[in-house]
Amino acid sequence: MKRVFIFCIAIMLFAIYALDARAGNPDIEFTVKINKDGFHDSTGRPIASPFHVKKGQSVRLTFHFDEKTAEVLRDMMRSAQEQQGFVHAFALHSGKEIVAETQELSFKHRQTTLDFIAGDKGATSYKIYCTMMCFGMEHLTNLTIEVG
Ligand SMILES: [Cu+2]
Repeated sequence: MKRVFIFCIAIMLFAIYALDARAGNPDIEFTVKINKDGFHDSTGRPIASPFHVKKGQSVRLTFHFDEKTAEVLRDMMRSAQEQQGFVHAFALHSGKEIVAETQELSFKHRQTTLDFIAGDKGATSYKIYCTMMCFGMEHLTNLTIEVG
């Protein structure tokens, strides 16, 4: 009986460890809500100033789809060629190159993340922008992360 108990504890600890390793807890995390008016913080306020991170920190950006459902549904009822306005995907650019890209963010896929190490390859700042021809693309170009 005791042996079974210890075995169960071992399995549990292993599961917790495995989950944690997969999540790969970053040093710093930012939440960004996305809609056609631009980048917003977790309270829904427009993000006006750069995020600041330290060199060497592991950073995670989590993007949440924050478009109005009624508008998205109206767009979905258009013919297939016309609709695409409410799909976003984000690139992280170091000034020299694209460092990372997200999966598509949409009505059906409402959350996506982007992980990177701040200051890798000498980068001192990053720009984040939407790579899709979307509604509001002119407002989804200006999110900045500064290192240091
Ligand atoms: Cu977009």
